[in-house]
Amino acid sequence: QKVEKPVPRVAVVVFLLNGKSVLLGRRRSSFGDSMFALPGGHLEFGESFEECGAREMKEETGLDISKIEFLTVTNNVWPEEPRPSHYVTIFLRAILADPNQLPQNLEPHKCYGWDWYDWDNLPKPLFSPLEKMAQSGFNPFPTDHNI
Ligand code: 8DG
Ligand code: MG
Ligand code: MG
Repeated sequence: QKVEKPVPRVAVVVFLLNGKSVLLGRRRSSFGDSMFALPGGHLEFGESFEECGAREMKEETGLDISKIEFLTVTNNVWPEEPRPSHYVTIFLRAILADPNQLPQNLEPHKCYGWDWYDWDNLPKPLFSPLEKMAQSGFNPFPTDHNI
C-alpha cells in the first residue's frame, strides 16, 4: 500500500464576533475530537482567504458573514495524531450579515454543535491552535479607540 508523503495544507478559520462572544463548535473527528474549535476548513484552489472563510461558515453553520478581515496566521504541526498533520492556519474575523440569524449544525458528522462563548470565559478543552492563541493573550476583537 502506497503511503503519501505528508504535505503542509492551508486552513482558514473564522472568529465570528457577536457582542463579547465568538462562535465555537466541539469537533467530531479523529483529529481534535471533542475540542472546541472555530468554524473553518481547507482553502480550495483559487480561493481568497475571505471567500474560503465565508464558504466554510455557510457550509458548516448556514450563517452569512460580513466585514471579513484577516487577523493573523499560525503554523501548526502535529507530528503524530492520528497521522502527521501540518496546517498553515489563516485566522479571519467577521460579523453576522444579519444579527438575527442562528447557527445550524449542518455537518453533524463533523461537529457536535455550534454555540456562542464569551471571550473572557472560553470553554475547555480548546483545539490546540486556538488554545495557543488564547494563551498568548491574542484578542480577536477590534480595539475600541474611543475608550
Ligand atoms: P473541508 O473538507 O470542509 O475543507 O474541511 P473541514 O472538515 O471543515 O476541516 P477542519 O478540520 O474543520 O479544518 C481544517 C484544518 O484546519 C483542521 O484539521 C486543522 C486546522 N485548524 C486549525 N485551527 C482550527 C480551528 O479552530 N477550527 C477548525 N475547524 N480547523 C482548525 O489549525
Ligand atoms: Mg468544512
Ligand atoms: Mg471545518
